[in-house]
Amino acid sequence: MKKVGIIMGSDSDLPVVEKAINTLKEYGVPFEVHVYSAHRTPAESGEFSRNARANGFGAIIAAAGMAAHLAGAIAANTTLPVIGIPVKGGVLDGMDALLATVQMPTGMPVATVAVNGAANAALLAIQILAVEDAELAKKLDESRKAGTEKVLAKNAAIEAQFNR
Ligand code: RP5
Repeated sequence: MKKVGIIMGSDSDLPVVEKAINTLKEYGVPFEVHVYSAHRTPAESGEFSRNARANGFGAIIAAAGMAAHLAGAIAANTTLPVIGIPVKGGVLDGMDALLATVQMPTGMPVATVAVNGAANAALLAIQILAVEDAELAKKLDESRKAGTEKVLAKNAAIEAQFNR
């Protein structure tokens, strides 16, 4: 199976990124985690991105806050799918990171999830890998089904409480 690369701009992003790590573990998807900054370590970030396909990666998740150029800088150096997580923080509370991550020029797409949306970033990476992996697709289907059942049970409890 292809690996997912998880890159964060700073180790201070780890509390958010952990949700992506846990989701990938849940699905048994192999991954690597690195701290590479678009601004502080541009050479390392560029080298990782340029070699990612040859190194067995199928998708890259990039998390950064504030002037969040990391996902875009990675996308500029690879044609693998790049998923951006804008991280909440700073005086603009994540809006800065959201806009910096999502507003990419034509030709350099970054699939941007919600502010701090790390679990969805991992799920999207898994869905990308599942295009070519029937077993992974089956796990995704089962998880969706379990999610539906959970919500239906909650609905039944609320209905029993209020609709008499
Ligand atoms: C961004 O600046 C990082 O991704 C992090 O979210 C933010 C703050 O970084 P630190 O100053 O905590 O290293 O580049």
